[in-house]
Amino acid sequence: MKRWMAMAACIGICLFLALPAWAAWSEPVNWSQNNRLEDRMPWVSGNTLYFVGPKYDIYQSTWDGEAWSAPVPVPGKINGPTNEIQPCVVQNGKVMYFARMTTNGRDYDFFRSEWDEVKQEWGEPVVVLELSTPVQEWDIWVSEDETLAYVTSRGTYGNGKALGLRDIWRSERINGVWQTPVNLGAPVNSPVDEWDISVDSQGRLYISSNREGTVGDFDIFMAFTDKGPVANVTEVNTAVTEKAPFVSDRWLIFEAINRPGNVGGYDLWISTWE
Ligand SMILES: [Ca+2]
Ligand SMILES: [Ca+2]
Ligand SMILES: [Ca+2]
Repeated sequence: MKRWMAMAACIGICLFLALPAWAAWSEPVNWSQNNRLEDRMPWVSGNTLYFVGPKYDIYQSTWDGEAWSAPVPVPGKINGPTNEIQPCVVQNGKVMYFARMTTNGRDYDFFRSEWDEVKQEWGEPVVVLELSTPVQEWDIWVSEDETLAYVTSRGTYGNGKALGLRDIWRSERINGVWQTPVNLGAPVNSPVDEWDISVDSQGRLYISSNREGTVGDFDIFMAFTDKGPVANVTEVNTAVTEKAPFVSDRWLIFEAINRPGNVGGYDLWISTWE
C-alpha cells in the first residue's frame, strides 16, 4: 500500500472514531406525575404538558427546568360531563384542538377552543365540522400556524376510502377553512389501526399502529414523510401497548399500559433525544 493511501485510511479511521455516535431516543422513563388512573395522550406547548387524566378530562402540568408540577384540570370550558381527549395546543398556547365524545350519536368529534386573555381560561369550544364525521374521530395534530392538520378517524371524508379500521388523513386550512381531508394511503396507513399522529420539525410522522412489524401489540412507528417509508421506533417499544406519541426536537412522550414500571392504568413515558 502506498504511503499516502495508508495515511488517508488512518485519517478516515481517526475521523470516524472522533464523530459522536448517532443520536437516538433514550430509554423511556415513567413520568413523575403519573397516577393510578388515566395518564394519556400527551402534548407539549412551551413548558406545559397537556394530557388526558382521570375521568377523561384534559389536565396540565408545567416543567420548571427541574420538575413537573402537580397536574390540574385545564381552566375554562374544555372539560365537560363527557370525555375530552387528545389535546393539541398551537398558536403559542392560545388555541386548543381536542376530541370530545358527543351526545348526538356522532361518537367523538373534533373541537377548537381559544384562550380567553381576560378570564385567563379556555373559551367555549366550537366543533370543527370539516374535520369531523358521523363516526369516531380520535387524534388530531395541527401545525403551530394552523395551516396543516393530520387526523385519525374511523370515518371517511369526501369520496376518500379508508385502508383499515382507523386511518390518518391530511387537511390544509385555506382562508380559514379546513379542506376535505385526504387519506395518506399506504405505507403510512395500513389494513389495521393507526390510532395517533404527531409530527416533528422535520416533517416526520410519529404514529401508533398494530401493523406487521410491531415488537408486540401497538408500537410507535416513524414515517420519514407522509408518503413513507415507515420504520419501527424500536428504542421505545416493548411487548405491551405503546400509543399516542407526542414528538418534539427534545422529547418523545407516549402512553403505555401494563408496561413494567407503570403506576396504574395508562401511564405517560418520556424519552429524550440524545
Ligand atoms: Ca364523529
Ligand atoms: Ca408494543
Ligand atoms: Ca396511570
